[in-house]
Amino acid sequence: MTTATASKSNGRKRAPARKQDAQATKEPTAAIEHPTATVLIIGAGFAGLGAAIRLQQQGVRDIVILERAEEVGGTWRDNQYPGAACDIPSNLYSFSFAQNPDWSRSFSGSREILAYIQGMVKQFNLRQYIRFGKNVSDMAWDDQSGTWKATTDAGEVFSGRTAVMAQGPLSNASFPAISGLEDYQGHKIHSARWDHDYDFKGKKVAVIGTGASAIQIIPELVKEARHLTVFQRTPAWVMPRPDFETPDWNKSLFRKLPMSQSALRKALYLIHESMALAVIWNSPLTRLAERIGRWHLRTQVKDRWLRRQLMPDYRIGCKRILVSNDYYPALQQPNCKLITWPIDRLSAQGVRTVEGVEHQFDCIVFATGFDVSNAGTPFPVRGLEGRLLGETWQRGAQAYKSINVAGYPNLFFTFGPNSGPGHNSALVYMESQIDYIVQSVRAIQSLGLKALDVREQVQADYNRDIQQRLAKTNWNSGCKSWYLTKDGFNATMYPGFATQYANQMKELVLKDYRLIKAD
Ligand code: N01
Repeated sequence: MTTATASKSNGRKRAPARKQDAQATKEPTAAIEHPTATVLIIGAGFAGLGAAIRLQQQGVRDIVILERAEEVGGTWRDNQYPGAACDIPSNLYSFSFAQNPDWSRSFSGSREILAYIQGMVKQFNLRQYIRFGKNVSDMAWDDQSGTWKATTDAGEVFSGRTAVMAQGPLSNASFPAISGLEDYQGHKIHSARWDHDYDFKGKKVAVIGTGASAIQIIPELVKEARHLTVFQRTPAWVMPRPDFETPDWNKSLFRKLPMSQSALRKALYLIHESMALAVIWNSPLTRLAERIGRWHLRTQVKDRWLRRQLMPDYRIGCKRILVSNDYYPALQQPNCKLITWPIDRLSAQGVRTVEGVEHQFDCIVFATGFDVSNAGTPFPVRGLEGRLLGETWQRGAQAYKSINVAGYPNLFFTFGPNSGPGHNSALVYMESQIDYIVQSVRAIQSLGLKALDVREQVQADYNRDIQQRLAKTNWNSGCKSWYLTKDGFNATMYPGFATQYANQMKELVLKDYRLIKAD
């Protein structure tokens, strides 16, 4: 999280944002050292909590979860903007080991997802593991003791024989690099740090960005604001959203017969798997998906000029595909205007576009995404011989099976490099990462290991294959997106079916690792 955006979230106080590296290296003279846990988890979002549940189920209970905020929920705690919802059906965007028969809609809103996460914490009694308000500012492997040491910005030191990085890939809200950002005197809101106290009624409001967050915010803001101006840099492919309320009979069926919900989950999984053929690779199904996208635009937007402005000129799937039934209608409301002139700069009053027009606003909403460009961690991570992960990943993040990095023993990433799905639920991928972590922790315990460290060559071979496969995907077909670094390196997405990903995570192959016995 950037310091600029850390102050407010849903009216709750948040832990202070990370400090600079200099702080991270301060002398731990007055440090409070906590006892060493078996597993140290960073982040109490879906991944961290899911890992704790599965570890607990396997008898590993010596767990500490460090959470920088005062509440669980990660991205679903932070993203509470109006209209925030998941664009994957809830029956699939939930854990298979914690199904919820009571989802109110096919695509639930963020509050309901947050309530689901809080419900899991209660159901599995996870609060005992969580230390709130612990903002990690440095992580270091201590080879002598064979432990990871996480230092918080308050100087506390938590250690673990193993560590799980579950801080989330989209936790650093990003204000765009537009000149004059600091000159603007009106109100600024980032989509991921919503200001619930701001009253939009009667106000002239701008939204910068037309990505996944923006297209959910715009239909809600247009109902409130006196005038809404949307600044689009690149139009997105927008598909219809099959969203409907769950009837009561359906909920009681799921409650009485959990197998029926598992069957629906499986069906949804397979439908999404088939979408890989359109989204990931350029195939006849890609053409079909583009036709559906064009049809959706044509049926919802009658004005030819507006249609031209909204028509993407890149292959579908290259950037994230959006789903919405109310975004195009919102843009056509009398109090809404789409601007496609590039932004030149922000002025004290508003936004100046390159043709020299100044647009004045009471408030600018930045739906401009997250800082994932360096694919690093939000704090320094030091491995064997003090090597820094930021330097190891200087030319793009790489890991073995997205989960381990050579030279960083006993460290496990969730949502690590090249684990991103473009077509299926992120939680499906996450479940297989979690099970891999549980296997690894159990192996470290049962084999009496000090360190489990992936072999460099194994990691290099894995990544050569991943990058060769990525070169043939739609993500690498020429558009710009947050999936790619500014040099065009894709350290984000997994170039295959979710089933392929899950299969490779099924077994911990010990010969792929250096195994160092405890003394
Ligand atoms: O961010 P984005 P997001 N000048 O990076 C524009 C997840 N998510 O918050 O496309 C002008 O997608 C930028 O323009 P361009 C999901 O994984 C999930 O919307 O780069 N415009 C783009 O339009 C998603 O992919 C849900 O040309 C600028 C927008 O800002 C991820 O979060 C809901 C600009 C940023 O779009 C990020 O989505 C919401 C500039 N200088 C989010 N800089 C679900 O439903 C950026 N933009 C699960």
